[in-house]
Amino acid sequence: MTEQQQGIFPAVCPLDCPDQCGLLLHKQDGKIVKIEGDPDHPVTQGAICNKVRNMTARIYDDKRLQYPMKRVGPKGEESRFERISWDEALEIITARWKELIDKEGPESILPYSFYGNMGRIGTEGMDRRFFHRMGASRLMYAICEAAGTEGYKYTMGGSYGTDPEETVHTKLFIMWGINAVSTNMHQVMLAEKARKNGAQIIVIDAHKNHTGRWADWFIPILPGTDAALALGIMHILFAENLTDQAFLEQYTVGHEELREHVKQYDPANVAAITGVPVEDIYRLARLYGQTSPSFIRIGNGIQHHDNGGMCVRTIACLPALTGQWLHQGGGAIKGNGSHLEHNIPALQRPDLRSEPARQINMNLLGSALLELDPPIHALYVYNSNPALVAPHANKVKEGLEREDLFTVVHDLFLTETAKYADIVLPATSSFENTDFYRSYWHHYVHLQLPVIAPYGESKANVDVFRLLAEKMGYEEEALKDSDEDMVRQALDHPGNPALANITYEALVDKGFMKAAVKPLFSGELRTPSGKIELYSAEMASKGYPALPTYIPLPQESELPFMFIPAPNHNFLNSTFAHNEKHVRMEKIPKLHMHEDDAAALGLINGELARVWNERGECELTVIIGQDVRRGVVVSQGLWADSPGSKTRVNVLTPDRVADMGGGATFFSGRVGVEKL
Ligand SMILES: Nc1nc2c(c(=O)[nH]1)N[C@H]1C(S)=C(S)[C@@H](COP(=O)(O)OP(=O)(O)OC[C@H]3O[C@@H](n4cnc5c(=O)[nH]c(N)nc54)[C@H](O)[C@@H]3O)O[C@H]1N2
Ligand SMILES: Nc1nc2c(c(=O)[nH]1)N[C@H]1C(S)=C(S)[C@@H](COP(=O)(O)OP(=O)(O)OC[C@H]3O[C@@H](n4cnc5c(=O)[nH]c(N)nc54)[C@H](O)[C@@H]3O)O[C@H]1N2
Ligand code: SF4
Ligand SMILES: [Mo]
Repeated sequence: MTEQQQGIFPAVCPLDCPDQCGLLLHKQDGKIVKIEGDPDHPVTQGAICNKVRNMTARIYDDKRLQYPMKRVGPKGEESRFERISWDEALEIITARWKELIDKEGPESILPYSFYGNMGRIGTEGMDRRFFHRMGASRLMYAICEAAGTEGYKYTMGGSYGTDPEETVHTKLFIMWGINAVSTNMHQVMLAEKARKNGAQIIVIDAHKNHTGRWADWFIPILPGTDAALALGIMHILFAENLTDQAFLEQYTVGHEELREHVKQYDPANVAAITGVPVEDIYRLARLYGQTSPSFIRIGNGIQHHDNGGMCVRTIACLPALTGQWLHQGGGAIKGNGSHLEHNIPALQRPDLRSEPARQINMNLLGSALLELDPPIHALYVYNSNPALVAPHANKVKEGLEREDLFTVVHDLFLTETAKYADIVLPATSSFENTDFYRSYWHHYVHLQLPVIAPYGESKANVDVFRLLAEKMGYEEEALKDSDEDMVRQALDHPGNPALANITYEALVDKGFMKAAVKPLFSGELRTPSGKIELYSAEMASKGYPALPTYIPLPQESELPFMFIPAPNHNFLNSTFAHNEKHVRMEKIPKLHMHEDDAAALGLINGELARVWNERGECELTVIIGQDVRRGVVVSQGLWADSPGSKTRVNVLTPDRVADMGGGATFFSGRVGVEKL
C-alpha cells in the first residue's frame, strides 16, 4: 500500500460494468474522501456514474464487515453472529472441509462466485487454483452473458467486436436490448459525439426507459421476438439488394443459404410476431441497408431469455450483410473480451485438479442444493450474493436454509446470502488490493495497486485462499504465489499478441494501457471456417438450426403478463442495494405497467401491487404510463430486504436454462398482478 496519507491516486472502477472507468481517488488522513473520473483516460474521459461518485459512502459504510463472525442463532433473516478471530474462522472452515473430503469426497464442496469485483486474480485466480487443487465441484459461470456469448461466437468466433472508440465515426447506432444510459454510459457519450456529426440513434427495447427516451427513434418490441425482427431486416436487405455482395463472398460462409432461408420471414409475418408495424420494419431495414458506418450495440437484455443464444447469434449476422466490419466505426459489440484475453490456464491452473469433477450451473443453485445426488454439503460464496441475484429465489432460500449445509460467505457486507452463513468473512474493497482489470467493452487493461489500508480485519480473496491452502496442508507453489506473480503470469500470453507490450512494470508505470488490437476487421476469425458463419455446421452438429432462426419463447403459464426484472440506474446488481445513499437515489422498487392494463385491474399510479406466479410473490409500486406494451411489466433493480418488505423480484424468475451456454432466463417468466 502507498504509505502516503494524502494525495490523488489512480484507480480503476472494479464493478461489473463494461465501461471500466479510470478513476482518481482523493485521499486525506489515510481515507478516500472523494472519487472522480480520470480525465486522462481516453475512453471514459473523466466522466463517471453517480453510483461510483458516491462509492465512498459504501467503502466507509458503518455496516461494513470488519472481522470474521460465526453464526450463533438460526439461519436466515434473524440470524445472530458473534465475532471470532481469523485463526478460529480458518480452523472451523478447514476442519469441516477436511472431514467432508474424507467422508463424502471433495465434490461435496461447491464454490459460488461471480464478479462483485472484476479484478482477475481475485475472481478467477487463486480461488480457481485452490478449488482445483481441492477437487471441489466446479461452478458454471452462466448467470450473466453466457447464452449471448455462445451465440455470438457461432457467428463471429469469439467476443470480438468494434473498438468503441471508433464509434465516434458511426452514422447509425442501433442499441438493441441494452439500457445503455444506465449500464454503458460511455457508449452513450460516444454516440452523442457521433450525433453531433449527424448520426441517428435507434433503440429497440421492451421498455422505454432512460435509453429509449434518449433515442431518435424508439422501437418497442415484444420480449423474446428480436431474432424475428433481425430476420425480417435480412429479408428486406436481400430482397432490395441492400447487401454488400463482395463482402459476403469474401468473408462469410452460407450467404446463399441465408438468402433463401430468410424469404420465409416476410415483413407482415415479422410484424405479427414482434408487434413492430410493417412500415417500421421496412424503414428500419432500409436505414440499416443505406447508412454506413452502422453499429449495433447488442445488450444483455435480449439474451436473458429461453431463446437468447440464438437471438444474439442472429443479430450478430447483420453487420456482415452490409459489409460493416470494413468501415471505421461500423460493426457491432456484444462483448470485446476475447480481444483482451489473458493467459487463463496460467492464472487458473486447471492442471492442479487431479480428477474431473461435476459442473454445476450457477443458475440452478436452488435445485443443486435441494436435489443433487450426491449432495452438496458445503458452500463457499464470494463476489456474489446468490440469495438476491440467482433465479427462483425461494428455492435458493430453501437450499440455504438446510441445517446440514455448511456455508461460508466472504463479502464486504452482511448480505442476504451471508445471513445464512455459518461463518462470515470480511472482504477488502478493490482499493485495498492489488489486481489487474480488463474491460469487456473497451480495449484497455488496468492495474490497481492498494491505495488504502484494509478496513478493519478484512482480507482480499487472494489472501484468504492462500491462508486456506496453507491450513489445508496444500503444498503447491502456485498456491503461494504473490499478487504480483499472478498478474505477471496472467499477462504473459504468447497466444494473444495484443497484450505483448502490457507487462506488470509497464502497468505500474502507466496505470492503464490499450491492447494492440488490430484496427478494423482482419478477415481472420476463430470460427471453424475462419470466416463469419452465417451458416454454422458446428451449430448443426450440436442440434441447433445451422442458419439464424426465430424460436418462440415457451409460454410457461397462462398468467397475463411477461415480466422483465431488469437492472436499475443506481445499483449494480445487488451491490449498493445495502447502501442508504444509493437506495435514496433509487427511491422505491417499482413496476412499470401500461395504463390500459392498470385500468383493467383498477390500479392507480403509485399504488402497491401484488405480483405473483407459481414460484413466489412480491409487492411493488406500480408506475403507470405508456413506457411498456400491454401484457408486459418491468421492474428495475435487485432490492435488499427491509423488514416486512417483499421486494425480491427473483422469487418470480424461472430457473429454466436458456438455449445456449447454460444461460439465465430472468426475462422469460410470466406473472399475475393484482391490487393489494
Ligand atoms: N446501473 C447499472 N449498470 C449496470 C448493471 C446494473 O445493475 N446497474 N449491471 C451490470 C451488468 S452485470 C450487466 S450484465 C449489464 C447489463 O446491462 P444491459 O446490457 O443494458 O442489459 P439489461 O439491463 O439486463 O437489459 C437491457 C434492456 O433489455 C430490455 N429487454 C428485456 N427483454 C428484451 C427483449 O426481449 N428484447 C429487447 N429488445 N429488449 C429486452 C430491458 O427492458 C432492458 O432495458 O449492465 C451492467 N451495468
Ligand atoms: N432479476 C434479475 N436478476 C439478475 C440480473 C437481472 O438483470 N435481473 N442480472 C444478472 C447478472 S447480469 C449478473 S452479472 C448477476 C450478478 O450477480 P452478483 O455477481 O452476485 O452481483 P452483486 O449483486 O453485485 O453481488 C456481488 C457481491 O460481491 C461482493 N464483493 C465485491 N467485491 C468483493 C471482493 O473483492 N471479495 C468478495 N469476497 N466479495 C466482494 C459485493 O459486496 C456483493 O455482495 O446477477 C444476475 N441477476
Ligand atoms: S460503474 Fe461503470 S460507469 Fe460507473 S464508474 Fe464504474 S465503470 Fe464507470
Ligand atoms: Mo451481468
